Amino acid sequence: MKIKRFFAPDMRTALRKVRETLGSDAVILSNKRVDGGVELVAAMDYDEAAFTPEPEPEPPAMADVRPLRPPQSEVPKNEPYIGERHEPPAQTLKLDQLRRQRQPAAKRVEWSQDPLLQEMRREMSELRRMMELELSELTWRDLGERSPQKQELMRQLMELGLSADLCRKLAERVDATESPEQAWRQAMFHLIGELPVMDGDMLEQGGVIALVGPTGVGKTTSIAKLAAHFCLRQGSRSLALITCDSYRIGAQEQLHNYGRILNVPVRSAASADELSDALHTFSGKRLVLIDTAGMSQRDLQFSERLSLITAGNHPVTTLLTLSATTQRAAMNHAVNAFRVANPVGVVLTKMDEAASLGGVFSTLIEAGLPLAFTTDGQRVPEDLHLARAHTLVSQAIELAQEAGEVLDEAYLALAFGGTGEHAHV
Ligand SMILES: Nc1nc2c(ncn2[C@@H]2O[C@H](COP(=O)(O)OP(=O)(O)O)[C@@H](O)[C@H]2O)c(=O)[nH]1
Ligand SMILES: [Mg+2]
Repeated sequence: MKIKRFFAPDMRTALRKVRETLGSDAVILSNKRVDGGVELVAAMDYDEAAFTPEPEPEPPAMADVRPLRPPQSEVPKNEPYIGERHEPPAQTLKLDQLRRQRQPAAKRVEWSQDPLLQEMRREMSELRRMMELELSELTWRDLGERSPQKQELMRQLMELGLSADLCRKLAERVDATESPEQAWRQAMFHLIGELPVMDGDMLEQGGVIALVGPTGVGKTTSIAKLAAHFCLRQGSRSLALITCDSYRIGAQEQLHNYGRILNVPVRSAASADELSDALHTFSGKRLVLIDTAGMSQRDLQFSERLSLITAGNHPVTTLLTLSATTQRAAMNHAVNAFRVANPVGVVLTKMDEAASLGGVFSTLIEAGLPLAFTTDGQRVPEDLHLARAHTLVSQAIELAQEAGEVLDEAYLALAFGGTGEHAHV
């Protein structure tokens, strides 16, 4: 067994030195902070049996646990690195083993409040984080060596802003023998296939459609656009609007104004009962569009009730309105919060202000929510469009080209290695 001590200014560099000197089968025997950096003791050809203590009797209750110090008998006397004051081996980890063992979060451990244990805990989490970083880099570098073309494809896909999971999935479906251009085309073809989009114009079927979603995403403006779009095709007589935004007088006025311009009746409803009444009044209309407020707890409860209301024989259909400018985490949050309203699809607004569309695509693909309409400006109704997968993917590519963002290697490694949650937000 070969044992060596490594010193470096930080853990990451220390781990790299270990791998370069002893190889990826090296075992980390100990780590500790020292002046000016960290010190690792690592071994090659490590004989686990030599260090594995005999099975111990049941451990004492946590309160009885004394600060951990290895009993002198367990310290191999001849090994130069252990002869001095030395922290016990916090964890012995083979780099390769770690790579294989990227398993779900470990069981929660009840930690004693003992300062020494607390310090060990902190050091172990730091070590673990460093190991993860290191592993991500290894995995990414390994991909580059095994399949440079696939790595390049992954890089291009991540530059679209797609989640790392989706990038991986798309890259895996691409034929390895294709040229880079063909590989990219294949990946885009698969992305178009993955992007859920509604068939045709759902307004043509009529019914009762409510727009739900966070405040300010463009629900009221979209209702006006949808109403004008419908009027242009079927006239204004078979359409009615209802506003349930009872918080802001301005919001109600906004819809009443649009109603006047389009010559369409508008009712305000402050509760589910008033909404039922209004729907009853408009039961002869082919299409009723309902505007709602936001995503406070009260709005969500109202949205939940919306999905239970039926107008005649028709249930109220809800569309979730999302802004393409919203960060992915907030968008996921909205998608989850509005599940209570059972949305059948999405209206994606503010495409004209979006810097990237990959995050939205990833959210919609993960949620399995089809896009019904997109909007890309404030003009009513010109800036409303039926969602088409190939157009959306082309827009995403254009945006990425305009942004010309080149993702840095460390970031790509992190995202690809799975420790970064997604490529972009
Ligand atoms: N740039 C842009 N702005 C939009 C779009 N849709 C809505 N808006 C603007 O977003 C703001 C909020 O819209 P509003 O319909 O009141 O949002 P609501 O709170 O969800 O009803 C308004 O200033 C709209 O003009 C769009 O597609 N592009
Ligand atoms: Mg509104």
